[in-house]
Amino acid sequence: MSYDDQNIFAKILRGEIPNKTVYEDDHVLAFEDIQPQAPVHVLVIPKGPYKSMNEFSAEASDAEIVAWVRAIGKVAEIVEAKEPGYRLIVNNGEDAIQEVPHLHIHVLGGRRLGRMLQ
Ligand code: IU
Repeated sequence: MSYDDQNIFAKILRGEIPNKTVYEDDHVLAFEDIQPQAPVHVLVIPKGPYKSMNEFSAEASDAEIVAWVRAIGKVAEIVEAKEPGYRLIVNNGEDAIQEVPHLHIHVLGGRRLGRMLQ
C-alpha cells in the first residue's frame, strides 16, 4: 500500500515540524506525543516510509527492525526511571483507528495505568 509522505510524522522526520525528541538514531525517532494520555507518552517511529506494521514487518531491513525494538526498550527505560511499568500500544489500520499513517508505537507510563484490552 502506498505511503503518504505528507503525513504529519513524515513532516516531523523531515524537520518541517518541530518535535520534543526523547531518543534518535539512524533508523528511529522517539518524541513526546502532543496530546499525552499519561504523565509520560512517547511515540517511537521508524524513519523509513512504513505506513503500518504490515509494511514494516514485510519490508524493513533487519537493521531497521532491530533498531526500532531496541529504541522502544531505551524509551521504556526512561519511562521507568519515573515509575515502574509501562504500556505499549500500536493502533494499526482502520479498525484500530490509526490516525497517523506512519507506523508508531505508543509508550505510556509515569502512573498506574488502568486495565485495558478492548
Ligand atoms: P494513533 O495511534 O494513530 O491514533 O495515534 C496518533 C498519535 O499521534 C496521537 O496520540 C496524537 O496525539 C499524536 N500526534 C502527535 O504527537 N503530533 C501530531 O502532530 C499529531 C498527532 I496530528
